[in-house]
Amino acid sequence: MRIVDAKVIITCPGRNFVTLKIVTDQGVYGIGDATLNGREQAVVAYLQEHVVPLLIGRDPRRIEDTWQLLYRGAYWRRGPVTMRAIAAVDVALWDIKAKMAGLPLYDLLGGKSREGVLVYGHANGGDIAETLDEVERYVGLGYKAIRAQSGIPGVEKAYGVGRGDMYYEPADAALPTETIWSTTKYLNHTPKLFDALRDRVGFDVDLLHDAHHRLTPMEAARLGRSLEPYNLFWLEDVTPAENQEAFRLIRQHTTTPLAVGEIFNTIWDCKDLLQEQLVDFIRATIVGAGGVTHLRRIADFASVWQIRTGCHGATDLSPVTMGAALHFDTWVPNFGIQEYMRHSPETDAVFPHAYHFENGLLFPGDTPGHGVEIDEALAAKYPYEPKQLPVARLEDGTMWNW
Ligand code: GCO
Ligand code: MG
Repeated sequence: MRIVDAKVIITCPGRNFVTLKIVTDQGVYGIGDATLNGREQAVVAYLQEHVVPLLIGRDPRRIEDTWQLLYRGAYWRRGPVTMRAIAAVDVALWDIKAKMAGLPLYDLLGGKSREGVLVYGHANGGDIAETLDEVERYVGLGYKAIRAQSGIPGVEKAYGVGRGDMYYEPADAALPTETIWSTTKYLNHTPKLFDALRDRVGFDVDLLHDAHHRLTPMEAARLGRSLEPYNLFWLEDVTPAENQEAFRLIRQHTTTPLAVGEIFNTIWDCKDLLQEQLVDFIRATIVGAGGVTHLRRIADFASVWQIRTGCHGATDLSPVTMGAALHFDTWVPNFGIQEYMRHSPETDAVFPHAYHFENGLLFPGDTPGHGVEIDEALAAKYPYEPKQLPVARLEDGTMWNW
């Protein structure tokens, strides 16, 4: 069995997606997501110039060997561009293998560990009152877990404040939009948001929050401690995690559960965080961390310390990643939760999929493979549009972490 074609499809049904389609000499094909928000063309070039020529003629059944070839063979290891390219190949090959076996991907991984996948949705509001209404709306839609973000008085364009219902997308302009950040105002405001939320919805709904890498370790410790009375399911990305040791300090000061890792690419990015039990949830996901093959190594390693998964699932991860992640989530023994930001109807039409939402859970469906397709004719109607993520500056103009 041989790979006879591998093509990169770029489409923008409201936002950009990069998809790799691998075709075999037996007519079976598989697809993988390679989207890197704001840097899509770098992955397209990486795939087209350096990966596709390696794939043609290879045996698609040799997933592990292909993974090792692309990882070790590049000599230059890791990084978001390389690891997304590897992920796209890996997911497409798992899709092919599962289709050939006539099995949904979760069955190939070891079978169902659960009936449905617990997901959390995003409730965003311009102020506390709006966020409370949004959270209630999500409760009404059946969500059992909800991430809550709100605008901060005196901070224009704070992180996570939506534009439009349900389909928040931060990459909004060809050149980065400038936003302003104030840690002081944020730290004063956020406990008030959760205080009001617990008053309104009680303690039976799981609430989450994302600090989006904005704080120093000690500020993060203070935020974690100030949120303890509100029993968060998790507090995410409190500080940039290049320095894994920084989490030791945070951990000493708070019992609020910590989640990190949506920008991690390999097990090496979280090795210390996991083995020192510095976090409770690992956010690495299929497209970011080298596909199913590598993500399951991370999850297995995390399981030694009862650290659970919480895969990134923002709208910049295509339905192909969502489908593959749901099969992974259905199998992985130490599953925690799956992020679920809904895609727009235009995106869903380009990527017909077998998964569906019901009563706070997502179900991957039983179609052989990962259950997500791409309608190439429709995809071609939405050409690439350059869009970048915003940047953040402090009030005095200092460049900060968005
Ligand atoms: C999240 C995120 C995202 C990112 C986005 C960047 O927790 O969902 O932080 O929304 O900002 O994926 O492209
Ligand atoms: Mg996040």
